[in-house]
Amino acid sequence: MADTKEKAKAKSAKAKVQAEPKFSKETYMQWFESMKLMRRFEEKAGQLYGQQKIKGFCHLYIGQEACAAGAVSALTKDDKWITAYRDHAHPLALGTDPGAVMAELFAKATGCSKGKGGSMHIFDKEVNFMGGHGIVGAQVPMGAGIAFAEKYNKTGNLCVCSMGDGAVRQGAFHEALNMAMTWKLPVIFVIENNGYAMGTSVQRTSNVTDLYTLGEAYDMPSEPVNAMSVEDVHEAVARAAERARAGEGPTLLEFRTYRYKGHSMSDPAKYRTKEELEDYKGKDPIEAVRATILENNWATEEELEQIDEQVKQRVADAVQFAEDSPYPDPSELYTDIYVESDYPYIMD
Ligand SMILES: Cc1ncc(C[n+]2csc(CCOP(=O)(O)OP(=O)(O)O)c2C)c(N)n1
Ligand SMILES: [Mg+2]
Repeated sequence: MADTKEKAKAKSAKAKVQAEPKFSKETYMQWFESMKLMRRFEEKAGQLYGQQKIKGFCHLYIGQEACAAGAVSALTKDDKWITAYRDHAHPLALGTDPGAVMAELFAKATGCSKGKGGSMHIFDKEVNFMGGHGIVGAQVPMGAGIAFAEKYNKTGNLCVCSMGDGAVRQGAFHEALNMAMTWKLPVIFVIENNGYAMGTSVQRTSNVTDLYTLGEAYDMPSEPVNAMSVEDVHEAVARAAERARAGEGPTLLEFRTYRYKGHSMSDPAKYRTKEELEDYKGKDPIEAVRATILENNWATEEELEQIDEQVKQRVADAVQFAEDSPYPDPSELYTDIYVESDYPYIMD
């Protein structure tokens, strides 16, 4: 125990402490718990993948937690969300039951996509999370479409459309930005730039490596954000939201972040150095929030430890729920899918 405490103190000392905290104790405590849940969930998912309880594709969010936590805290519960296949954490941050996400990873009938979507296709209408999309960049025009619906229906809500750095090289990204700006859609395009698209670094994909500048081609307000800082993420999203709700249209935010694990479970991540990884771990967003909480005496080491234990228990309960749940019945194979009845190869 003493050893663990010493280690925690050393880590906290390294993390950046906010001299004057910009947000309330409640906000920091919420960020701490929310980001811990994302990380513990993903750590467990990684372990279970190794045990072949989870199969198929699986992309972990470890290291990127501030992107989801800071954006969620800046918005309202009626706003909409869409992202790519690295999608376990956003719904958790929005309040989806971890059991429903874990069961989906197990391909069980109680999963949030009835066990038929898997890791890349998490959906939860209850919290306005519109997936979970496996085709790189496909969610970008869809995000613009969701924002179009919000504007058309005069709801006052907006859509956060997240993507990876790899998606910005797709034509659909540029077409969506152009339409969104032309129609002043209430959408916040978020590039979660973790430096790599699978094993390809941003520098190898284009001459343009400051990704936020791509928005400038459409006169879209665009800015880079230090996304290892949950405070910076929150503030940038709050600014973009204000603009969107005032009818001023979209914003492009480049969240500069990092994934600690490989692209997917089958990636040993040999294309980057140990030093690069360690450098980012030294700026860990959870440790930074933890250090700010301790510095301001908002909670003790022991109380934060207790929150972590409760989070671990929630994840353990989620795993138990997934284990105990049945697989979908084979009769479910043709439900919840689009069918063209005159398609020549359709089976009776
Ligand atoms: C249209 C398309 N091309 C290629 C792929 C294969 N693919 C899957 S993930 C990926 C990399 C995307 O990286 P990035 O957008 O940076 O997201 P990250 O994995 O870093 O979150 C590629 C090329 C795909 N899924 N869809
Ligand atoms: Mg990437």
